[in-house]
Amino acid sequence: MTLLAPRTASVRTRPNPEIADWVDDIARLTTPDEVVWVDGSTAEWDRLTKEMVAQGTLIRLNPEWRPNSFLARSDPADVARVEDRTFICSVDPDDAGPTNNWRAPSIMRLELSELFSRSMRGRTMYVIPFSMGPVGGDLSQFGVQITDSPYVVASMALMTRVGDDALQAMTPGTPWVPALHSVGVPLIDDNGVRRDDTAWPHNETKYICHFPETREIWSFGSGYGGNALLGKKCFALRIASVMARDEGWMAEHMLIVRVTSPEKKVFHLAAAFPSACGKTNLAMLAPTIPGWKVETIGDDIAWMRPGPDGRLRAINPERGFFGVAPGTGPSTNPTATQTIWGNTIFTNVALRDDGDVWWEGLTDSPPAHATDWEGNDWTPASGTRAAHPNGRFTVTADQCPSIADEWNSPDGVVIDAILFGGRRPSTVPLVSQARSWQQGVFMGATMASETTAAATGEVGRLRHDPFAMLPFAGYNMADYFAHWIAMGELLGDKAPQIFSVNWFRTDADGRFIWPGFSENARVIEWIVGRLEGDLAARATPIGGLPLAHELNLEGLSVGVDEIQAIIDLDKPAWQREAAAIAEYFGTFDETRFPAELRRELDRLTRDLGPDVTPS
Ligand code: OXD
Ligand code: MN
Repeated sequence: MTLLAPRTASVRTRPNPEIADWVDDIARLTTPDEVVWVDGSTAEWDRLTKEMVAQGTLIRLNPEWRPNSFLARSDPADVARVEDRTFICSVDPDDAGPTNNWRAPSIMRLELSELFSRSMRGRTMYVIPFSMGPVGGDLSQFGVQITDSPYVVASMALMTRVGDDALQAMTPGTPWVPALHSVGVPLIDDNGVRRDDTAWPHNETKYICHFPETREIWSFGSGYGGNALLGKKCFALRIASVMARDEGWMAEHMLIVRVTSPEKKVFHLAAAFPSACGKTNLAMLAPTIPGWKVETIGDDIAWMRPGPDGRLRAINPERGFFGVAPGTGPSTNPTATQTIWGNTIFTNVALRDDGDVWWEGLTDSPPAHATDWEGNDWTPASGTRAAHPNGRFTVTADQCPSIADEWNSPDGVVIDAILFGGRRPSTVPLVSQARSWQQGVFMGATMASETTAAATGEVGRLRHDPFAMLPFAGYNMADYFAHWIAMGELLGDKAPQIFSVNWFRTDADGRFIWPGFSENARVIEWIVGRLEGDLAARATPIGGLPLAHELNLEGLSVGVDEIQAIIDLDKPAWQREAAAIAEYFGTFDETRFPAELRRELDRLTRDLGPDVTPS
């Protein structure tokens, strides 16, 4: 057994002693057969993918259709983020707050140490040095993930900047986040007997744990992306939100786009939506309205910090997209469809008989026969879904035809507007503009959305999802609200404008009223009109609403009455909403909850007037 001896010849850099010691400690704890330092090279990708194909973890797709691309089928019990197994292990339970699961760090550490003890027997332990954001950038951060899953290694290589550059930049004293992962299935048992591996090893016991004080991540038992690619939700949101609070910046569940108007003026928007609510589609929007251009900077996470000029600058800390496949097709997101032409890992989608992938929404008519995400024969008559609703594609951002040149800029881009959206069949209008930063924070704090398949549990249930961060804030949500208020004070009159959007209003028959997708460019046009001061807004208790004739509806087949209904204030619905918000605010600790948000609620309630709905 060669512990600590890097096998990959191209690793030139010796890890700094802190990293080497941590890797050494973890190797002693988990006792793998060997330790491999990951360099992110093509040779490494080729070797790993070949090994995974031989092992049955990956199926190589027909290279004529999808070169250098693979399909993984997870175990049906490991298909999504496990929010009920996700823990914030702060010393004081109040620092995790009412929206997080909490465990005492010392007790959790003991339990995890037992689970991780010898958990990698018979396996290779991979060490992945990585950077979130361009290596060495002012807004970037480093991490080192240890994992025993080659699927995770290949996915991390697509999603983050891995390898020697990152390792070299992590000189002694440079902060880095240790992120430990194991699927929790040793290949040698306690009697020393070796067993065969499975295509998708995972453990019934799952723990996704974050230690905010020591900025560490321990993830056990799952191979699914959001639980196992630790640079993403665990680091870039849960741990980074804590760093951001402490250091005066923001780590947000937001896409970033660069918008160019017909007058060639450039604007950058950041937008928060809960999981699987169309963030990737908006990030890659191909506008239907003439003269407008939208370019992609990020589709899931934004790190934002005031720049030297006092304006908020943002980077996308990721290097790739881990997008929801079902529903992605040439009519809904032609750009994503082109992005995944090759060099892509697909997970839990269907396999066509010609060796390409398929999922609901990829083509108008389904293939006559396919193999579904569980490996069963499938035909359109099967009455089941061919792809899991949370089936995914993993691909690097530089393959995206709409990627902006600035996506890789270490200095990021200046954010002109922030959008908050959710999946709301009623109440929340198509678009409204906050009159102030405080009202914008109120909009973010009171976001609610129907649950989706991105996490295990019930789908379609309306739940509060403040700032789309409910499963991702690494500390007390009331403190997180207060941090947003404080950031507004810091930014002052340089703060971006804030808007609320909702593409998901339905009519009495449950049909979407707004066409969505590419037509959302019309809402962006209105937002830019407001930023430029070219368009008016009706001041209402819920913010500035568009005048129907100032919304560009040319060529849309939606009736004027229907549009009017989704851009108006629905007063009785908002009176009920305000009452529900009061109840929701009551779930937070009074002493931590920002007074500004209570004042916003009082003002909303007062301005809406008395509830005259007959009971
Ligand atoms: C994601 C999520 O995978 O939000 O991006 O769940
Ligand atoms: Mn997300």
